[in-house]
Amino acid sequence: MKHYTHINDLENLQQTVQEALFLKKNELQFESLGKGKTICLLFFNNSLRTRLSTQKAAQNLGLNTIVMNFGNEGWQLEYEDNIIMNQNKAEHVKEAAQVVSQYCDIIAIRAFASLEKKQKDEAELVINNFIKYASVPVVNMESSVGHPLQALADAITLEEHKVNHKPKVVLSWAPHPKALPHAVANSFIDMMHLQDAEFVITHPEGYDLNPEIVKNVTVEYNQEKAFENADFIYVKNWSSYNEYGQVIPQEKDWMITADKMKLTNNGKFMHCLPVRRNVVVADEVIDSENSLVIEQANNRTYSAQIVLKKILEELK
Ligand code: SN0
Repeated sequence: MKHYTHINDLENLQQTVQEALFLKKNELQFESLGKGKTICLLFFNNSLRTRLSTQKAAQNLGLNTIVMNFGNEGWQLEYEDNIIMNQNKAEHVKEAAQVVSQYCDIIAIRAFASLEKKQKDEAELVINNFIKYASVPVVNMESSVGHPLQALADAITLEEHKVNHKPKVVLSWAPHPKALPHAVANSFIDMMHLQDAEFVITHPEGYDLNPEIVKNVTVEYNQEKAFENADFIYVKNWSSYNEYGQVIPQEKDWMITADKMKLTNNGKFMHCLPVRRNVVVADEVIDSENSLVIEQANNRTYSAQIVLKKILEELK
């Protein structure tokens, strides 16, 4: 594997999940693989799990890590071609990507959607320009459109909690005070396309995701109906895709409560975190035995580790 920007960059999801579960039991078995090599983690946005788990994964493989926060410590980068750079952007991605490539063997990037212009977000300017100009592999640590390391971690968690029948998995929208990106939901859907499951997406009208990603998945606008008999409830807020980046007020409360979870088949609650308690999910659900959120966060290490391992094996 050269770059990891989408779950489909993995040759075989099921096999990769098994390899990740092996790493979970044998964290340090490949600690000499990354010896003498370096990964640069570039953050254009905040992070807790992604930053620490990717660093931990790198460390388990013997890689050195350099972390850079672009928020207020880096130069503002320009991505447009043929532009007169007389405004606030000090450096072009063309130089930046080539320069960073000289200091490391892998570049990992987090750059969220701006949620201002759909077309601009979908062009994935940051990650695609780094891929274009860098001379080393690039890993997506959440871009405008996707968060494939999270989706792989979620596939690992689903496997660990698999039921003895074809599972029903529900992706449910939930309320949030801020406009959030579509990346986590998109990558979860991309990943679910590769699973043998009954998969249903539920959200209020007006919150339909990109049809090119959703494809033929059932969309149910009645949350209670969607929850019936579900084995897994995967929860995420996203802003409107059609009215791009807008938050459309709702009459009905879409928060995940214990009463709603009672409609499921003793369903597990999943969320990528960070989560707003008692807005997205009631305390009683996230604190219940059926909540997998802490395990999901733990699996971020093995998701990153298997991806970095596959990239390192091709570098050699
Ligand atoms: C990000 C998102 O894409 O939704 C990252 C999730 C892994 N989440 C947020 O930005 C939440 C911010 C908040 O204020 O709750």
